[in-house]
Amino acid sequence: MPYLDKPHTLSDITMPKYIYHYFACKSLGEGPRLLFAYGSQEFEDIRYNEETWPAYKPKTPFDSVPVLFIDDKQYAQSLAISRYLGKKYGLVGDNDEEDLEIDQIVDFVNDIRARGAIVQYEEDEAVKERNHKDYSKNYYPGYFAKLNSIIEKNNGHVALGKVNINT
Ligand SMILES: N[C@@H](CCC(=O)N[C@@H](CS)C(=O)NCC(=O)O)C(=O)O
Repeated sequence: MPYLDKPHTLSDITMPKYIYHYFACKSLGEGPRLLFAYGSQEFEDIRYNEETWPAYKPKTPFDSVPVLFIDDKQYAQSLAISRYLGKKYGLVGDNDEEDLEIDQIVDFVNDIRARGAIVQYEEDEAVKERNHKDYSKNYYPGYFAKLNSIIEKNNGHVALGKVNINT
């Protein structure tokens, strides 16, 4: 039956059901949890540990979490999920250029995170130590000086002078 022919009321409009899968830690998966909280959106928060993760891993789109189920369909990638939720809760720009201004910071912050991750996941202690010293001297000060000056120009935020998906 075509939608307009069907008798309907507000109670016919059902909200999607969100189930969010990540580890029991913050890391890459915390952004979407914060966005759900910002949007006052209820969601089921499934948290894996070393024992429960291997059984779910092959069922994910890219062998990784976070994964967001919207009703019965699953979606992955932390930044894609954050952008999706950001759009829903009014935390993206008003036009393509404003989105670009936000996204350049999303990617810059991800560059900083990726460099930290190289150290975090290095198993050779000597290499880990060497990289940490190198990055602390040659990379982090420059990254954070740039980020700080951007924040100063943006009223305490990282883009557009207001809260956005990066804050
Ligand atoms: N680009 C992906 C990376 C996802 C990723 O690396 N997730 C890690 C946790 S932070 C993971 O699932 N690790 C478990 C594994 O690889 O077995 C994203 O941003 O979502």
